[in-house]
Amino acid sequence: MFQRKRKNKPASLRKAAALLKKADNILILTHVRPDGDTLGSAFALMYALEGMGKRVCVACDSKITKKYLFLTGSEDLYPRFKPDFVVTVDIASLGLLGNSLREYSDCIDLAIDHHPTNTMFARWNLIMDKSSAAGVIIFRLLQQMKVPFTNKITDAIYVAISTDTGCFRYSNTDAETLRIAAALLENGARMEYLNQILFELVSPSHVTLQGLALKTLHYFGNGKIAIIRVTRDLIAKAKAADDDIDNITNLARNISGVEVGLLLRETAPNEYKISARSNGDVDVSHICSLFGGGGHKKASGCMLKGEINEVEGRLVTAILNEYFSEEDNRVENAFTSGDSTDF
Ligand SMILES: [Mn+2]
Repeated sequence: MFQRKRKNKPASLRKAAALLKKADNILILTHVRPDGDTLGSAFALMYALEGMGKRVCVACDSKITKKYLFLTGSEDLYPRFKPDFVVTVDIASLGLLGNSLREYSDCIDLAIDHHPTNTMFARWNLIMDKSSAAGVIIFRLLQQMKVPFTNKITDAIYVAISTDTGCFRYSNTDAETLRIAAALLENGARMEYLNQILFELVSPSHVTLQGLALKTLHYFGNGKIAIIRVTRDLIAKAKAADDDIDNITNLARNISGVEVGLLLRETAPNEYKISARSNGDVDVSHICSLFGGGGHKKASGCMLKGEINEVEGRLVTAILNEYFSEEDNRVENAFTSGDSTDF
């Protein structure tokens, strides 16, 4: 129904701006399990195009988490009309569209993205892989289109850029990012208000989960490896949602002296999703690749099956063997089962 010939061409800012100026009935697609960058970019672009009198709609395969409802206004974002022009934002590959939006795979006119791994799946592809966020590209694109930066637009771009840079703390925060943030502020972005929603407010279930999860914290390798276990029982006790769990992923790694933080999350009986975080000396993507997973040097993941102590033992042994000296591998650091399983 939407079949079009794919060309997979790169697009400049100028080309992308020209395409959007001509287009109408525009559908903007965001990625599954949406973050602030994909949503902020999509809404900024939507407001800009609506300001030009166009019909625009943002869609997402997943339900929007509470944190971003102030931006989206609804937890369900679905295509409300048959589009004549389809744009993706912050999507590196078609798999990230999710099941309900897969039907658009063959008719994406323009992809706007900053991931170096982008597969150029659209007819035209505006890929700027040095940009800290897709929101940076949206800012440049709206400048190119000479769109007035309304408060709604500056807020949405601020959401995109601040979330992908961890509120301007991550290493992807470059001078351009800060210059754009300054321009957003000058144009009315509500920095303090947005920072509070995005980086300070936590849900009661998150606090409960964090309390229970911290009781499971234990160390190996002279305190260089810290592990937190989140069992299904614990998730049920805290009435925790997925994003509550995501928010505790970095806790173990952030303890001083810790080089690797592991979160073992039980997803099914004897099945664990491992989130590994490193401060940079240990390449956790290497460790996770030993177990069929992968990711980045400082943040990776894998799935493991087995009894929890045995699963943990395999991970710890791999990290100690690959990265740490004999003296860190002392028996006295070993976790004694029972200490942290009955809470
Ligand atoms: Mn992004």
